Amino acid sequence: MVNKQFPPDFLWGVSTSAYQIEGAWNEEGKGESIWDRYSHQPNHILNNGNGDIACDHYHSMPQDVALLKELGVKSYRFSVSWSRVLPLGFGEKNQKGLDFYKKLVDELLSVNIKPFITLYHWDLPQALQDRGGWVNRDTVSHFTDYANLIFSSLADRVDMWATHNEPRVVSFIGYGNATMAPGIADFSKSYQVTHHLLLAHGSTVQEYRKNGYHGDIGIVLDSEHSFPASFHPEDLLAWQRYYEQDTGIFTDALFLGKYPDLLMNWIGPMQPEIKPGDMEIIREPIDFLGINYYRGMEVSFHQTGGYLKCKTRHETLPMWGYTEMGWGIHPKGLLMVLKNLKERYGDIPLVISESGCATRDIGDEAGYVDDQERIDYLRMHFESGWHAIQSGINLKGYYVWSLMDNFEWSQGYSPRFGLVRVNYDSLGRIPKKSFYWYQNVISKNGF
Ligand code: IFM
Repeated sequence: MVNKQFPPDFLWGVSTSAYQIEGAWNEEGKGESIWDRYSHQPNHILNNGNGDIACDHYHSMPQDVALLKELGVKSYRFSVSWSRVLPLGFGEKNQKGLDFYKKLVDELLSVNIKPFITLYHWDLPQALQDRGGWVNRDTVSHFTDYANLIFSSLADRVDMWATHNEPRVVSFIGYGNATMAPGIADFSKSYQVTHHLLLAHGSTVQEYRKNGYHGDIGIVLDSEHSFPASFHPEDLLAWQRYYEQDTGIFTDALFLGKYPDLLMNWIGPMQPEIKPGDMEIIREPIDFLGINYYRGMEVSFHQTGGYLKCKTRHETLPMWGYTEMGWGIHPKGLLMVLKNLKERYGDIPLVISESGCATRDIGDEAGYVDDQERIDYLRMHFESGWHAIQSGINLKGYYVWSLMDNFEWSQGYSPRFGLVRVNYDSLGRIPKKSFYWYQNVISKNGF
């Protein structure tokens, strides 16, 4: 029996990203990306892992599409590797790289799966990084040109696009605390990077419209459910700074055309340089907002909590616990995040573009994993999605992170987020229990 039925056109899906699954890092004309460079340097990644081979999706793509078909998803979200199609990030294109994505799209359409393409999931071409990366305003026009190339190759058959995935991670981790590529530890650059990422987003949306494409285009942000540790004014303000940096800096810019005052006043001289007309470009209307949701976070004031003077603590309830990443499981937080977005910015179409968990995932002799914890996690979060729809929130779809175990950035191959287990020696794929559970949810359009 189905208790929680979803709307008939609800987009059940799974997500991946290029660097995390493709491998073939230097094959068939692909250029070096910042993640190739960063992961090839010692001690950046747990066990010195890298994405050179990853899940070898570049070579196993048809089998992976067959898995998607078996799972029954309505849509598949993946990203294009910029340096695979434009090895230097601009200039001469790599036809073989483009052909790979054309073939992937054809395979998906042949089994009735709607492609949802993310243009940028963190893997900037290294040649652009050598010119300053996202600190350099020229990267904005290079990104727009790259997007145009992809649109001209695929937009006749793909009608769902995200410009960026989680720009916060690029700005504040890649350029702020250096634990992700390009590995720069300088928060004074983070705000200019944020501005350029958003500008690249806005100008790409404008190009998409100008060229007469009729699909949906948006952006994917990661949003935690954060809340103040107490009603003490210092905690409330610390939380507000944290929230504005985590989410508000992006959403206020996208929907209100301004950066949040409290945060801007706090960071003072680190404020980005904004040229006349920039905020109008950033505010170009989008068709949907993608939200990646994973965890709950309590925020308090702390004198030594970095320049934001915030201390964070992963928040969960005793019966929910923590994932293998140490993240606090907080399903109700998802509902709160969606409600908050609606209250602040109105009735924007929303998509959960990622949600999932890393679990212990020990396989039996045949490699089969009984990942009941993942099923519990997904069920509780789907339930929040269902409640959101009941309360009038315009939630269009839910993409589980991830189709298969993959390269989890600085943590290498240790965390396993997949519905499908990947044996990194043989590169074999074995669907886990959660795969079959999700298959059932999709086939019944509810649970
Ligand atoms: O693996 C990442 C993904 O690349 C972006 N969102 C969060 C996932 C889990 O950490």
